[in-house]
Amino acid sequence: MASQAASSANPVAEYDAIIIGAGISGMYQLLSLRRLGLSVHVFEAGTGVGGVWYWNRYPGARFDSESWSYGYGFDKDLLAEWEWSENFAAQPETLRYLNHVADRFDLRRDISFKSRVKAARYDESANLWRIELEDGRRAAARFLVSAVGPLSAPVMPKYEGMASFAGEAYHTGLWPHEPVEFSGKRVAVIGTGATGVQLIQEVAKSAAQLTVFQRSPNWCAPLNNSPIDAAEQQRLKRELPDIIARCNASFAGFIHEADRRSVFDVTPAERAAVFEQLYAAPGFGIWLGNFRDTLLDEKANAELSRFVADKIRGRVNDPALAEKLIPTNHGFGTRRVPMETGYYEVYNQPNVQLVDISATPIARITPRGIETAEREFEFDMICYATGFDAVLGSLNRIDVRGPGGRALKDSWAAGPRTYLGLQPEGFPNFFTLVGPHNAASFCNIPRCIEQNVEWVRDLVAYMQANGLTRIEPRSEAVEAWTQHVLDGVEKLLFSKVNSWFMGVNPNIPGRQQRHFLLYAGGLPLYRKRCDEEAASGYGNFVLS
Ligand code: NA7
Repeated sequence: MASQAASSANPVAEYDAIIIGAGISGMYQLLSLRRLGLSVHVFEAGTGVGGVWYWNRYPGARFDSESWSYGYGFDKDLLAEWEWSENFAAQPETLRYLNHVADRFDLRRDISFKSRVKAARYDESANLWRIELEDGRRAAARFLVSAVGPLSAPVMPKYEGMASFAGEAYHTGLWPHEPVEFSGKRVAVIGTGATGVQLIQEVAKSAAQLTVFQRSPNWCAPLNNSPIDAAEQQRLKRELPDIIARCNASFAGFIHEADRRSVFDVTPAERAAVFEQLYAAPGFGIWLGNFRDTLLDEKANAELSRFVADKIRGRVNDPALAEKLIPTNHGFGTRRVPMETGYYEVYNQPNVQLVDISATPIARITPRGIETAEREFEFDMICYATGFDAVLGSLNRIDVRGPGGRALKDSWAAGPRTYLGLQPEGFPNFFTLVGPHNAASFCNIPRCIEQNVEWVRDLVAYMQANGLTRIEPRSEAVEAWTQHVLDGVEKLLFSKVNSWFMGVNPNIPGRQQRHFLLYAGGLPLYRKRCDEEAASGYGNFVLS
């Protein structure tokens, strides 16, 4: 049971564990620690559960992972009872699913909504984490688990005059709960990442005019979504436990696994046939299920990039416009691949235009619209699809302080330092689900979240069983893990390209240098390392 320490007007609720965030990881961590008998409480900034699926409610938001591979796998009955309507479900359905999970396991009784954590301080003498919410409420716990999500700190560009715009303005990651009407309006979308690409396809359906402001094109590929009929539902119900097990054993938690062959092991005709088949198949196969060297070798990658470029040329009527939509500064798959359904054809519509802001940069936002180096455009609405302060942002927005008042943000100034991406160096009893340098950050996320959550649960159970109350990783282990993570990305083409994977964000001061934030060793190796750590009695940690 939670207890109320301090008898002042501002009492401090005490728990065994506090979790920050009620998204996919926070919800399951709550359940798993509760099942150990701990008093657990979740503080969530939103008014409901769902995390990324709660906030990203912009029209067009949907899975790029196969729906059925994305749900929780830890409970067979839950797996069997939920039916996804489409192979790649839209956001409202995912949010319904997560609400269903919250109801099914009675999670809400241990979640405080509208509760944004402002600060978390480790109190050395009491061996407690003391947290403070934005509204001044306080709480304390032995264990602090961050479940804030890797893509949950939206970032706005910094254009002069943004506040002066007289129309509607939205960031996709903070989309309103009320319906937003595009019909009959002149709409601008800034940003062409995975989010912008999804939104653009929806806006184009009804806006009087859609103007896309593109700084850099991305390589997009067809999602090839479809509804799931009754026969398919039955097959999925039978096979899902095996499918989940297969995903858990795959490199990134998906049903897609790289083809062991090189692009150059086959004839040009065979290669083209494989590319065609993957382009026509559902999901990330063309990215993650392609010849193994397409993400490792520039020449192999160039073959695939050429193939996709020709597809774009075949889908966009205006040849000059098609060239603007084809990336020239990076190869296919070296940044996150946005998935689409008719994205390129949108640019054939008379109500859609593209403004290449690498050629004519945005100068300022005006009360009437957007002024580029060339002219002013008038709008009723501006949508910012400009991305997130990825992986680090939501952690850095909390003032996390370890022993001696040392700030997490400062300790990571030259890049994250963690052990297994689950515990930052020098922050006892603090765990980062889907944190930096954690395999879950490059993954079909729930597959890796389950691994993260269960590992933390087992560690806490071990500590309980052995009368231990404090844990932190050894410096040598942190050093070795950080090096292992950074070495691991070197061989991948990701490492040669600016992206949020590589920690680059032109909108954030000091984030222009590449510093890999994810883990590229794959889920099986990551799981093995975590399992070995547990089996060794957590030898790379100092436990007391
Ligand atoms: P991304 O992938 O970071 O994309 C952001 C987009 O916004 C990208 O096209 C950027 O262009 C563009 N951008 C960012 N800042 C500006 C400014 N100041 N001016 C013009 N354009 C700008 O974010 P998403 O939300 O699309 O996707 C994030 C992840 O969420 C995605 O990978 C999925 O995993 C889900 P740039 O490329 O920097 O030239």
